[in-house]
Amino acid sequence: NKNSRWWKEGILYQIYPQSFKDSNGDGFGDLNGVIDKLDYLESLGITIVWMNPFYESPLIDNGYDVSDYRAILPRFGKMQDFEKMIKGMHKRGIKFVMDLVVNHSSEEHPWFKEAKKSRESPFYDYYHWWPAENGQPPYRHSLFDPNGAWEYVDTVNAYYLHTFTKHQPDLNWENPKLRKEIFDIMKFWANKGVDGYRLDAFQFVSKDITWPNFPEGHEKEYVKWYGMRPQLHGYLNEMYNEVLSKYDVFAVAEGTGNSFEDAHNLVDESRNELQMAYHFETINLSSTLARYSLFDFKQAFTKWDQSFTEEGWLAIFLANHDNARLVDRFGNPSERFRTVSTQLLNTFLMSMRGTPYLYYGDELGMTNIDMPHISDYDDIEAHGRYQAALKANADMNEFMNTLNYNSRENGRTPMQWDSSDHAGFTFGTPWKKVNPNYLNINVALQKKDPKSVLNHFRKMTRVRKTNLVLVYGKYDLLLPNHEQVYAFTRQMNDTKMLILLNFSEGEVLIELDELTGLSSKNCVINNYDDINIVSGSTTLQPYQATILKML
Ligand code: TEU
Repeated sequence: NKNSRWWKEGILYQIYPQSFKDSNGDGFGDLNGVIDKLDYLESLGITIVWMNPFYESPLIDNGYDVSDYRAILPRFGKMQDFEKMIKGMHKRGIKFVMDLVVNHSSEEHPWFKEAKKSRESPFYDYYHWWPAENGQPPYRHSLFDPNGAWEYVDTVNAYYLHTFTKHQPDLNWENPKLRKEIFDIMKFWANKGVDGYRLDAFQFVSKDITWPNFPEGHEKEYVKWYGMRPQLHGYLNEMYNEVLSKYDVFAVAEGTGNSFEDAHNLVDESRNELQMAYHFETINLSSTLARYSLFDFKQAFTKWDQSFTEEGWLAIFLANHDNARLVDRFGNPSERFRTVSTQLLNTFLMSMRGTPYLYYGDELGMTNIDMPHISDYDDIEAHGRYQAALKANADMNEFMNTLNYNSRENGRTPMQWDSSDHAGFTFGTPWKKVNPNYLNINVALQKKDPKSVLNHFRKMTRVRKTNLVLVYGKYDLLLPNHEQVYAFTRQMNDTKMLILLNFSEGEVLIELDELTGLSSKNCVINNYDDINIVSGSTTLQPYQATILKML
């Protein structure tokens, strides 16, 4: 995979399969639904699809609890459907990335069912155990369970570790037999034509299995204590040699550890580990109700870019299935500014160095849904957070306001295809309520409107694909202290682009040497009809986003 560049030059689109398109009326999206929409995917101009888990699973964590890594959950379809889907993608020049959830399995996986029968089981060592004769296990914090990360099983008189819910026991990567199983699973899917892997929660696969006591409050620096133990790199070398180097595939890990150094140790080519990194620093800027500062946003993107100029490669994203909607978090979801601010964010994502990861629905400006009561929530993570807040005596009104804003369920509502019942997502009853704004925000309407978010998105994918300078070009930040405008240039050989993004709802006058000699004729893309440049200055309209070709 070393000389391959498609995953760098590609534009990735993430599909949450249960919410994309239901073909059989059971209210749950499926692979045949995706097949029905292949032409739509092609029309977007995206070139890679990453799909969240569609494997056999009790769906405690919406598929991030896999009970058979080689089987497809019947609700999603059959293996033949998968084969047809991936063939249809490949025919349209679209690659396919699968989600590989191997920090943990489901408690329903046969490995775990066997493991908990007896300490003599060959599968016992596929998991992490603390024998109860040694007393209470040292405290380990769970990301999803307010009662901690150990769960007792009486048949073996031992506690198993679960970083997420107790239904998701952590796999023991120290065990070479387990690693071989995982590499075989990866090969199984590579042989089915899969082009890449997104390694779920992968920084946590390596634990300190001497199980020391961690200091009080350590969980505030979660990754430092629970992630990126040194043996992780050995596992990845092995994965590279066994799998990644043998196919034209790439792998991207969720999470990059604690520092740039950690991130580089995962993805620098000479190390033969992963091909791409995906960090949380920028997405976390908007995780609370307090509005993020554009200054911090620019700083964060800039310093990551600078660290990766020589080696390594990043994913660029501002939304996914673990987060609320793009426009609510980083744009402006009001009627007046929703369209332009989503267009601005899509312009931004596709003009940075790194592979853009775009989340389904963001090509329309789909928004958060209002869920004021805890009973509105299905997500086990939301309920875990609620219990933890109760336990901590938190202000529950404030908690619910925050949850309503930042819950990941906001980003999991059904895709809005048209104005028919349930937005054309299903002819049955949807597993999750459709956002009531689907009558105003849907594909059918936006197709007809040349100024829609959708048509802008399509234009922008074309701009990205026809201007390699946007993929590889050197990035230079302009106006670093400006609080409303994000401006930068991208340059490669004798091509240079100027990207101007007004992140505010007001008009902003900017002066820039780079504008001298440019006029609206230099515009490669613009979300307004015009840009008026007069001797090195211009007034940007609210959320105006434009790219000008300088050279
Ligand atoms: O998420 C890993 C992770 O670290 C989560 O805590 C994430 O930050 C959180 O969901 C944000 O709300 C991955 C998956 O992306 C997530 O959907 C799964 O629930 C989780 O692993 C367990 O597999």
